[in-house]
Amino acid sequence: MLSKTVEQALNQQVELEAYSANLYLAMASWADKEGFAGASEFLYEQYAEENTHMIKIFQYINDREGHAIVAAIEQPPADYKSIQEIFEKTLVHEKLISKKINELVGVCMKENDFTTVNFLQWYVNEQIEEESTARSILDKLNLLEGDASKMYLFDRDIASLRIL
Ligand code: OFO
Repeated sequence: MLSKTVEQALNQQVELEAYSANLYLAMASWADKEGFAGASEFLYEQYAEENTHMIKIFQYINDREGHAIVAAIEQPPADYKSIQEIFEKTLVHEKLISKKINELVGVCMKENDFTTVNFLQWYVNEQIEEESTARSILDKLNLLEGDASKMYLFDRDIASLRIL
């Protein structure tokens, strides 16, 4: 059974994962509208992956006799200046998620809930990969310096990449 403190902290993470999903959905929509077919496909996939992150914690809360809550989600930004800005924001966001996951593990340790610490290990590892992929996409974009023909190739190639 979860302590109230752990239950509350897990529900906060559910809300964050749902926000992550909506953030990538908003980015996918912008990329789609601007004609970046590959980037939008990649971001739609990200949206789906974040939903799986959310539901996994959601169901874990109920499995451990807690109560998973569907929270109101803050609206993510709809407009972006460029694909570059999208991936800059992605990296900043994933760093924030890593910090939140680490804080959540800290709460569980304090509460002596090693079952949940163990459950969260998957998220700890996942964040290493997520930050690293966002960083490598951003590095590639920085090399292109806005060159239109290279951007076309970038957009074609990114569709086959998966962050998660
Ligand atoms: Fe992007 O890993 Fe969940 O939030």
